[in-house]
Amino acid sequence: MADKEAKSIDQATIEMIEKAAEDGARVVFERAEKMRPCPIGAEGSCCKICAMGPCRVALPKGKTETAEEKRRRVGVCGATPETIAARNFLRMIAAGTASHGDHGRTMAKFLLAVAKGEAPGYEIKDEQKLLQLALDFGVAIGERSNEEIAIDVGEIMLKEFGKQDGELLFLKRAPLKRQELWRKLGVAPEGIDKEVAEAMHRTHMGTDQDYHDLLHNGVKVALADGWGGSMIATEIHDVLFGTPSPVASQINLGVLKEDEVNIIIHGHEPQLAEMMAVVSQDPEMIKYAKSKGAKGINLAGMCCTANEMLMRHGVPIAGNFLQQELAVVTGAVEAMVVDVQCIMQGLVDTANCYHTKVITTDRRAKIQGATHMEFDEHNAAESAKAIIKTAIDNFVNRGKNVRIPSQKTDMIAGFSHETINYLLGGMFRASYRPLNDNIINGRIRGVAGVVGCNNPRVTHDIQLDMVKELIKNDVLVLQTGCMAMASAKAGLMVPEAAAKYAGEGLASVCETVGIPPVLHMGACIDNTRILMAATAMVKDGGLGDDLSDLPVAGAAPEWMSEKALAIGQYFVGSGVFTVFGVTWPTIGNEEVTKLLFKDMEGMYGGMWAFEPDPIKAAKLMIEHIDKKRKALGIDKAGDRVLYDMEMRRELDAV
Ligand code: BF8
Repeated sequence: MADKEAKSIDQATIEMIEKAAEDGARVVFERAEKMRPCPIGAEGSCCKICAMGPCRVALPKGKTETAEEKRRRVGVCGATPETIAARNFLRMIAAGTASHGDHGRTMAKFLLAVAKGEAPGYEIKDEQKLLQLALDFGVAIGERSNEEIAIDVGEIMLKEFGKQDGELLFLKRAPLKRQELWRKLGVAPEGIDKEVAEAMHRTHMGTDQDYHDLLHNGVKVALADGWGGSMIATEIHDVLFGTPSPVASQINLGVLKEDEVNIIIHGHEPQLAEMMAVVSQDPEMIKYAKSKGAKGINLAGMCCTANEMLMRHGVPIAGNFLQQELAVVTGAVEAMVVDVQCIMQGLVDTANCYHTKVITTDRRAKIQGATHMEFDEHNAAESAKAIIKTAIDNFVNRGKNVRIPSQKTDMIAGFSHETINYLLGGMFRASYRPLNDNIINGRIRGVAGVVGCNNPRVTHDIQLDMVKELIKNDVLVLQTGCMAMASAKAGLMVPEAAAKYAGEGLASVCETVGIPPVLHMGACIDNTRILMAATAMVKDGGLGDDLSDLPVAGAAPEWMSEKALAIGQYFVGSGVFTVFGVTWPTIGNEEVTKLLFKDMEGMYGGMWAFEPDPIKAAKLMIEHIDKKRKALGIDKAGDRVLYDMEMRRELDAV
């Protein structure tokens, strides 16, 4: 088990934190030590939505109060601590949904630009996925070209953002029982932007002041993320860049190269990164790099752009969220190319100690002190070339103070839910049946999604303890975002990890199918792939008729972003038990926390939990999985059906 006081369990990270201190460079770990979290804000007891405040309504630790005192512990407007905590919580979910939604909207517009021939260099890569979307939306296929179909599909998706009436179309993908529940509870979302705007209105001073109502609205907004904005983004990524399939690569700061121009692509929206992957291989560019004394161009990823590029091109990953500044500290990065979300402003300050150029590329995300080179999708190759050339030109400025950690680990990524379907069931009988059968017979105890960020308030990558505990107990783990990277760095994302770390049952299934016990399913936006995988399990039968019946659980043990809260809330609203670590934003308020942690289960079949200890959190998830197994009557092992290659061939031959 990791030392809880340590800054990181990752050696490359520790080495670069030390180098930063030697070099006098500031990084997030140092800032987190100096800036302690505000205890009142951290527990959700500070209201700053109007100028009569900010009002602090926290009950001091260890203090009890009379009913009269509680009645007076309110904001200037009279808002109760419950209203304030719930309002803050809803605003965080709305911000997370807005971020994913804006990403989805950008992709819908981009799909239209590609289909209309306005974005040269891009094309429709996954025709099957496009046609599936056309069928979902009732778009005519016939003899029409992919581009004509894509225009209709893109326009329908774009309308999902501003729709004023009628439910989001992707809600129909959920199990029928879940859809009915959402309608009954009044949380079936309509337009994605409308839900975000309404949440901002509800939380304005003097509007919605019933914490039950506010928290239900939180579910509605979050569902507009998971079954709306995020799902739209994932689907379009797959249509335009290809649905991921297993691909081998490497991860950690050791992927940087001493003798090449190192360019890091960091952020979330993959259009530019996709073009940079192509342009960096252009012989003309490589020749130019050589003319500056480099042996080549080394593209590596950071954060979710890294996941996107890894899954589709095998581009190596330099690290997760807390390693972004540390990549600069190596002294070997010519350019850090960023777009939106999870870019630390501190990057510019760190880069000032080295030669690295921080290049912002998106009109929505500029950073003071960075170089802005706006990406133009209508002229993408030229944009990518200009950025890569800037990086190459910077190679000559690389100083002598270069130290690249040796750590890099092999990994396999690219487990889209379609790929899992195929890997488990075979090409002609793709299905989740073998997964369901192995859950029913007990070889696999259940499935857990372990997702989300890093947070310097806890030891970096400490969640590994959770993942190891889960797989040791035969729980198959699905991962996205920065958590996926932590597991990959520790060697959990190769098939051999099954024999080493997984329980006997899970290991036997992984060995038969040839998959790791921990599957990389993509970027944070791709948590919708986990929703789809869970839905496929319900539809395949034998595990109940709603998502809340499945022996599954979710976690974000090192979360930090508002997007993570939106994701957690759409999983809870979809019926999944979800545990968060680090801190909990309503913990100062008993009533609000009880509604989220307990009462929601009675309404949605899923609820939140907070447990900062990763092993204890894993145990909560396993307990929940066992509870669901019992309810399904599969808590006692039955006949074991394990589909080996021969059985699959027999099935395929039928
Ligand atoms: O969307 S996991 S730190 S990079 S928010 Fe950010 Fe968290 Fe990483 Fe991707 Ni997700």
